[in-house]
Amino acid sequence: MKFFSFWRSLASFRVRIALNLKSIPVDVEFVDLDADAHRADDYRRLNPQMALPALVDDDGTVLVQSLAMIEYLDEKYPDPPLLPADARGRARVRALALMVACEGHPLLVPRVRRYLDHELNLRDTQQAAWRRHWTVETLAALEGHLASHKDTGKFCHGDAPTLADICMVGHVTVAITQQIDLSTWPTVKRIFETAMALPEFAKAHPLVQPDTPEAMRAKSA
Ligand SMILES: N[C@@H](CCC(=O)N[C@@H](CS)C(=O)NCC(=O)O)C(=O)O
Repeated sequence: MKFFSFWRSLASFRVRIALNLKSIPVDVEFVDLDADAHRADDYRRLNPQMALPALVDDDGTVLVQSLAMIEYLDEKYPDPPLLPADARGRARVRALALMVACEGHPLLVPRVRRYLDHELNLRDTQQAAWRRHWTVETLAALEGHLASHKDTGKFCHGDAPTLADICMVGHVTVAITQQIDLSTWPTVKRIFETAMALPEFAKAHPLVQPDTPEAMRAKSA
């Protein structure tokens, strides 16, 4: 399999975790978002949406959209499962994942930030306020759903990581980058710390990838 990834991409972070949890080897091709490599013809042919990540399976099947990719991997390599066995559990895990992937993350991606900057001419402080607002909204939504739910365990759903944790850790990583104090959302904080203590999550972190710029890598130490 060939995996098209960028160190800072949260959607790539999600798929890296899933690949690690399932021990699936991939050849990684780095696509530099900062150099607009995702808009170049080569990558655009692969994913006309010009977004990362993308995954090309051995038979040539091209997969885009991190959640679709992770569910594909989960069906093809069921061990360990990333979705619960019961329909109600799957609906809950997908809902938690979508709070991040469909509600929070899309408001923070480069193309949106570029629009705020270049088209709406928002000042840096306004752009930072935008990012902070939507990051906090999603943290609050997650905490509200996780804090007193009977199915919340060591992880978002029970005692093993699922798609919900995979999505949540990326969002919390963004919050940390924005120096947001996580103590307001103790359940989210606890689950984030539990998940990131697993090597499969830690190795997928944006700041430890082969294409992470040296200056950023130093900050992660
Ligand atoms: N919903 C998509 C998000 C894809 C996405 O927006 N990826 C970002 C990086 S995390 C990207 O490539 N953005 C390019 C841009 O905004 O121009 C997924 O989960 O795969």
